[in-house]
Amino acid sequence: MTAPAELSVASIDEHRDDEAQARFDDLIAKDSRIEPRDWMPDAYRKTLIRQISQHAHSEIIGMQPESNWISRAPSLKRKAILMAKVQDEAGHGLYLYSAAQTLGIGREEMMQQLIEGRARYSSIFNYTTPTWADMGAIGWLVDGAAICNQVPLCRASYGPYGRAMVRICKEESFHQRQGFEILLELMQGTDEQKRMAQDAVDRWYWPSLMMFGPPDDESPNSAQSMAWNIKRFSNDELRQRFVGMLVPQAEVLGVTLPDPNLTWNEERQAYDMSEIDWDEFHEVLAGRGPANAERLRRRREAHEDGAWVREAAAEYARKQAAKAATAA
Ligand code: FAQ
Repeated sequence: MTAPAELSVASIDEHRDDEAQARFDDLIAKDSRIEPRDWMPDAYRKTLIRQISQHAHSEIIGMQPESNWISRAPSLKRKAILMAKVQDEAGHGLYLYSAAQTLGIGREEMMQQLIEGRARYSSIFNYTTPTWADMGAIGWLVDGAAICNQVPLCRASYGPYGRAMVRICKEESFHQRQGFEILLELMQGTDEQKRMAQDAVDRWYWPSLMMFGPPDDESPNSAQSMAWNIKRFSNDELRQRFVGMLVPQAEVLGVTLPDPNLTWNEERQAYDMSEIDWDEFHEVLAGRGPANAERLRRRREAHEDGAWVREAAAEYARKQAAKAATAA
């Protein structure tokens, strides 16, 4: 059958696109999942690649501040726990790179963007870890913030991302408890240990609040990401929820959260707090945080050192495929 003369090829394509867009809109409206086989608008695909690859890079760069303490952890048990945690972060990075790959971007391309300094990763990993208590503060505050931000992502509209987040959140929850337990033990120790724990909390508290991103009125991506059911809550909503979670936990630990203006506001049913130092946040994002250069240098070195492993794995896969083809 031929198309009526007045229907050009372009208008047929347009009609198909409209139908596909309507199907996509309907899935989003029903709060259903979008899967890799489904048509999706380019902007949705790009946003997901942006967020998921940044998230993956964060997990991989996030291994560095803690791996710094593996060889110096205070006991064999602590060493084993820390090693397992750092390995978990590598696993999270791999699930997330795989989820991003389902959107059509290659692993190699994402890795190049990271090592050439063209990709973002979370600001939090550009701070240094001078004491053992930093391992406690990272677990309690950084993993705590990560859980708060990521539990809603388990319901992200893009299937592979949401499913990856389920397992990641379970592991982050264990990580947060181990951090809390490190701080609890230090806070029950000597005066020096207590000072060390408090100092780590003082240094990590504000950067952990910055993990949630810029304030809502300066967050260019939030509105669209929420309309697409990728993000479920705004940056400020999650930050507020996190602070509400921390206050009772800080009391149990016996540490002070370093904000003199932190007070419960009965009317708002939320905590009032001091203004975050957004200049510091923007400096870190611009590559001028305490450890930005070091993190990228180490990542580049690790990538180069690992070249032989990638080559060996590719060669092994090639031989296995050739063997299977011969057998067939
Ligand atoms: N750092 O418009 P928005 C972890 C960027 S994993 C750096 O609000 P969006 C586990 C943002 O990308 C931690 N950049 O953006 C672990 C955007 O830039 P672009 C990572 C930031 O996407 C624990 C621009 O600012 N978690 O901790 C940051 O709607 C311990 C404008 O911002 C995730 O990635 C920041 N803090 O919301 C591992 C979770 N904030 O791309 C090891 C998934 C914002 O336009 C040890 N991601 N930017 O150039 C998300 O939920 C979102 O992407 C947000 C940002 C909330 C981070």
